[in-house]
Amino acid sequence: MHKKFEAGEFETKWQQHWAKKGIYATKNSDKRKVYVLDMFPYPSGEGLHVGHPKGYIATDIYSRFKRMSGFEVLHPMGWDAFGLPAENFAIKNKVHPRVAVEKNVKRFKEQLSLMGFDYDWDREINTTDPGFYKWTQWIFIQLYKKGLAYESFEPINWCPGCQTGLANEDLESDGTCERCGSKVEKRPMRQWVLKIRDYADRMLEDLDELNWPEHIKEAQRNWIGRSEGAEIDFKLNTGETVTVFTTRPDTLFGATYLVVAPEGDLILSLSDKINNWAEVEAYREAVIAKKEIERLDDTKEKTGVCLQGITATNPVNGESIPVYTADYVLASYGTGAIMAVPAHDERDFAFASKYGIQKRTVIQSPTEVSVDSEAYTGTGTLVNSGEFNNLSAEEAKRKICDKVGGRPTKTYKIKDWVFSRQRYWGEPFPIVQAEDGKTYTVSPKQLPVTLPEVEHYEPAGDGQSPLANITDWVNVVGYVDEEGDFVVSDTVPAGKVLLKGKRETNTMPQWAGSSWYYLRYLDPQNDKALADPQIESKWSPVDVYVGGDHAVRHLIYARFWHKFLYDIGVVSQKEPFTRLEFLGFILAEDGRKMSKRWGNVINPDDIVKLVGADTLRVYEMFMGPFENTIAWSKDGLVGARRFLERVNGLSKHLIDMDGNEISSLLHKTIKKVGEDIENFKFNTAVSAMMIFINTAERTGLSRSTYEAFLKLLAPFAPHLTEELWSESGHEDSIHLASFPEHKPELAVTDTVIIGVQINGRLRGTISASPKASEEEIMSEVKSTEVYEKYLKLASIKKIIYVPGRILNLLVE
Ligand code: ANZ
Repeated sequence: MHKKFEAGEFETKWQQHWAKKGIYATKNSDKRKVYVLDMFPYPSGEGLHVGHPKGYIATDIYSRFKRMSGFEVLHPMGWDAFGLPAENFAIKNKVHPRVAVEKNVKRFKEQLSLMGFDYDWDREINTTDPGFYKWTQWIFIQLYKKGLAYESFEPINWCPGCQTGLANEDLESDGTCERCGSKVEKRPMRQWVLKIRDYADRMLEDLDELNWPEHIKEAQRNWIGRSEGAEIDFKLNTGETVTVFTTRPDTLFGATYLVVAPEGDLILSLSDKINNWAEVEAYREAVIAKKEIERLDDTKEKTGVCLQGITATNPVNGESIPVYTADYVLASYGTGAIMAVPAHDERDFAFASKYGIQKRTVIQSPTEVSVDSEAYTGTGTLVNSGEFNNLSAEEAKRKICDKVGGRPTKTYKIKDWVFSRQRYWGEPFPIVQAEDGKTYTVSPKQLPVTLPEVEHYEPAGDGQSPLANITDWVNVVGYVDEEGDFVVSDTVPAGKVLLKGKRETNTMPQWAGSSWYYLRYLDPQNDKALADPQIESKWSPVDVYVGGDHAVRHLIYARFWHKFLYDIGVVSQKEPFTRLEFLGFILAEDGRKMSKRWGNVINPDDIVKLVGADTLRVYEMFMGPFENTIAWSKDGLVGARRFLERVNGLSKHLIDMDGNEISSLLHKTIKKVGEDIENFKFNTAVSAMMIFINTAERTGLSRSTYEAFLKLLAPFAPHLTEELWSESGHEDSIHLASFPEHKPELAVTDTVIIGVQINGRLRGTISASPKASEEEIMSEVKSTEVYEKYLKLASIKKIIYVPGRILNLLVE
């Protein structure tokens, strides 16, 4: 029975009550712990739209469920507020970034509070607080002291729009800046770089142990891009040696030319021996002007120039082969030179075809005979390879490598992390360059090095950070202490020399604070350590981490810092996030991304005002599988509201004793809802509760069954269930009650197989209760392959549903 309600009448009341009683504060109890974490937001000026809370609703449900299941729960929230988004917003709106951040945080917090989330706000953190970034600086000092932070003068990505250097991870796949879309240039600049490559192997190997979506692990594997192969030396006729990196030493007999990268140093060292140097130099310059991304584009025609007067000797058969320079070989990968095997590598094949270079088949495919029209890139048996004929490619790799004195090596696509930005709104580096020509870390006792106030925080445009102009701040005097750190001080202890110095004026990238923030929630007020070791070892690692972005960047950087902190004994676990749940976004009703630009943004405040936070929460979880991207629908919202109105009227159906049907259904529902929450299958949990209420309205239910049902729903609709729980005579919060346990003998499910037809053709089946309603069945269908394959992009014109038998969808 529907019973309308005004959410406004009780939602705020309960939120205030929970806050007053502190029921969500994490305590230091002996219970089993669970650490549930959201990717913390940038407090942008636009506030939250209804897509943002989806992940927060999920962690809220999960953490409430765990609390009710007897766990001590840590579920904190904070702000990732340094970096370009906050700074660009501030510049555009002519306010200081700090003021803008404060205002935006307040707004975000208000919006989140409306949703009734169970965050422990006493643990709130903000990456721009000096008390927080003190520890970001401290970590940097440790990295520096372990030789993992260094200054580099290599050309880096420079964004002319944002006026700053960027890391590779900050670029779109077409080489533009992911923030402003400008074409990124290469500029030689002094930069701070972190040796993330040193951790590449461990980051790769430990991925296997993580309970993360496979596509995210794969994205990380590709980003790290480890290749195992060998370095092999080729002697030149001019006396020099060229070392190539190859993953296929087994194809050495088929190497019919060498290529050296046009932009590398090797070719320069040969300049006076190359007879056509003028031509080569012109080519070199043309290539340097090209973007790396264009050079790697396999669909583009390959270009190159033969180095006249230079030949190389193939070490395995003594053959003399030509040497080229070509744009498809990059100086930054491997050794910057390759042995080219046209018969077995596609790029070499295209190049050799264009320049009329010999192709020699040396690997026989097990199934097909190699033809002249394309390269055979697979493995097989060796041919045309002298004493190695008939060996398998795998075996030959090692043997040929040994024979020519090759050295097994690994190379990586991941580059060291360019860690400095020429912008204002970031953590200052705790670094002083002193007049003795040395670089010092600031004494940890003097942390934080606070960001000074400036009049103009816009980028200077000359490649320097705005901090460079604040001479008061930049110029320091002090001395070097026993630890080798720089102590800023006007007075000098006996035996020490007064030194002048300049502070580093670059700032850290926005990814710095987010690389370790989850540790600070454990012990947010500690001013002696980043986190107390005992507290850290109790709460680490994060058990469930939820977010919808950053497959590589944040999740790579945080794993790197965490492993480093593990090595220096600051954390007890080698990985930060055991389980990761990746969410699908919510699109606008028109199927586009929600954006001011399209005028299709839906504001959660408005929805809460209209139908209440509980309805919004239930709706977003019922939309479809959590990981799917789905468009917003008003009808869906109405459906969720109707369901809650029926819950509100459920007490009208109370009877003295349960019948068999409802009592067995209760236990099935308890089992299903618990398992579904554990597995982030919130949509099917909601549909199970809808099935329950259908039956309960028909058969009636006892008070204890009614209350058990309220508890199942409590994580999803915390306000309404609290209201009904209190009406039912309870003084304590429902959120501190125990989640019901099911009796296995009663929870045996009676499902039937229902055929799913699309335009009359059977496309799949689903198993569901024969009593499931059309709404519930449609929700089930959304988690199937049939949906992915046939329905996702189609529009459903008519639904014909015969309960327990068949579902026929007419689509266009
Ligand atoms: C000979 C060969 C024969 C190769 C064959 C492949 C197939 P991944 O797997 O991506 O690491 N290579 C090496 N250094 C390069 C550079 N600086 N620029 C462009 N290409 C480079 O690729 C490794 C392979 O890419 C290497 O193995 C090399 O070509 C090429 F049938 O050597 B191979």
